[in-house]
Amino acid sequence: MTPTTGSAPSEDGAWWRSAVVYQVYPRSFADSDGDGIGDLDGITGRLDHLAELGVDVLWLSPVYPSPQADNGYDISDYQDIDPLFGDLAAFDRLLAAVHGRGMRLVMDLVVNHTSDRHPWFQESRDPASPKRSWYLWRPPRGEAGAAGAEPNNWGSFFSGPAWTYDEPGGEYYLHLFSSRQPDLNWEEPAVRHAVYAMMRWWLERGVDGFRMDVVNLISKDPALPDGPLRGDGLQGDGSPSYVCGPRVHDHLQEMHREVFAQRPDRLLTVGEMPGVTVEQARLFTDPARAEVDMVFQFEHVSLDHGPGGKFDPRPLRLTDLKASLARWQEGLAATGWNSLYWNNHDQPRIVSRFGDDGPLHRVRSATMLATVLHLHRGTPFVYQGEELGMANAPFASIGDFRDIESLNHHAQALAAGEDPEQVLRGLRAMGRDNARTPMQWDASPGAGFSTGTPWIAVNPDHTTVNAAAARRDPASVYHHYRRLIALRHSEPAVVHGDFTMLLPEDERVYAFTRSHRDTTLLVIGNFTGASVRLDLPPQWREAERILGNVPGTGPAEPGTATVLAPWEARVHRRTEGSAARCD
Ligand code: TEU
Repeated sequence: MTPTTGSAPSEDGAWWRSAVVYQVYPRSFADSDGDGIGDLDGITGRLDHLAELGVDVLWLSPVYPSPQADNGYDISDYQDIDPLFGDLAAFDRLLAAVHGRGMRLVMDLVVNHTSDRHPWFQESRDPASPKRSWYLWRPPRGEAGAAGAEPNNWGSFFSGPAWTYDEPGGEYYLHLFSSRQPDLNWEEPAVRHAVYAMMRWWLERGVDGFRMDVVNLISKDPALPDGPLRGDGLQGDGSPSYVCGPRVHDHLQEMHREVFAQRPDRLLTVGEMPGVTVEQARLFTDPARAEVDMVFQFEHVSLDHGPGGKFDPRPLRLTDLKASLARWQEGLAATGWNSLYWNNHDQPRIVSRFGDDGPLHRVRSATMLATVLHLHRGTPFVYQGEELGMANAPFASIGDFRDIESLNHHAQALAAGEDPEQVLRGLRAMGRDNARTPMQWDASPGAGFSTGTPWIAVNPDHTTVNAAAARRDPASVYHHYRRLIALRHSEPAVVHGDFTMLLPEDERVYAFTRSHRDTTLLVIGNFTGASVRLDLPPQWREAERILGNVPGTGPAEPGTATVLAPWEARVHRRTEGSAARCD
């Protein structure tokens, strides 16, 4: 299919090309029983918020039974619901309510690793068990348990070595994330078939697809060789052996055959893929290869990582952002498809990160960022609270943080003698808990999230930044998101148009066009808090403005000034004359 020829979105079953996905992080969305932790009935009770926003798909972060070492990304039973969140009956109620509103529901699939409490792992700890081969066990190098005796030098994503010694069998097991998240051995066919059976079980229950956690890490080079030393000098970087490892495409193609190929309905599959390149992404998302529909890539959310890594941030250079996103737009133009996101449960809030969360510019910068992102070619993902312009949290001390990644990093950095204030600054700017503070429904003390004590503190700015206030204010971030989503659903050029980056060298203004048949859209975003003079080409000076974020200028008002207000965003539309249309 040539997307620019503009077939209707449903023509090839790829309905998700014109869809917008909304991510719910259940722990922090809505608490129906007052225990301070969000739950499934809470989500069901708030579905009108999603329906009114206009989103098409709800992606649910993990709700399976879990010791919650990594807030549910450590699963101890793939076919049930954690009592924290409810039960299967509550899940079925949520699913029916989602479908009843014409939306779809996508589950989180976390199968690179399980919890260390999963029965598979517990059995696997016995070297004589048939499940021994389900995980990656290796003997020590030298004296077991001694420093440096790990089978290789890899560091984990959450600080410290990627190996933990297990007494009963006298061997180490691999965990790319925490020691509570042992990696499954995807070389073992029984593992793969158990995963496929579990996926079919959820599809039979009625779910509409999966977001696949770190799915490009499932295939490891069986030799598990040492990696080059990482910046901290403590461990090696194993990523060359497991990022898009040797059999990852085979595994995803097999999964597609075993789980999706025979189904009459067209589902959504999204592969979360740290470290994926655009060239690899084209292979993963080429419809002819039948792997996944789209991938989450990390390049654009790594551009502000400094020499010391993500907790050593540096200011974003707009030209870097443009170069990166333009490369992804071009790379997946003819084959494959992009996912578009600023935020998820692992990223700091975008208005604090690339915008300005102060009272003067919060709404304007949040709406500018949203406009630029949603007008790219691809499927946008909105993370809960992003549509309100929710900001990073004012964490006062390490005691305010909950995330295992932040707590481990803090412990390791302090043990290494780093300045505690400097470490806290890094966590405040980049920590994942910024995304995990409770959803701000209203101005009440629990923000309408919970009547109990929330598991993580509510951001004090909820007295002004909340859904109830946003709904009342037509100029709010919320109403801007509604307009953007409606535009995607009504304007084919947003879905199908090709993409041309303009002004690639400009450090202040982000500008591009999208063209489809006789329609061209011009999208402009001022990434600064100052006014910027812009010389629009003559054909655009009188063009219709179909969306904007500056009060007082109606969306359809022709004739534009060429001075952009601070953080202003505009979308203009031009249509060729009737002669061109009759071609
Ligand atoms: O995240 C994988 C991932 O690579 C990151 O976003 C990660 O959180 C970050 O880079 C660490 O610096 C997924 C999930 O989204 C995340 O919540 C889980 O913790 C992780 O996998 C393990 O399941």
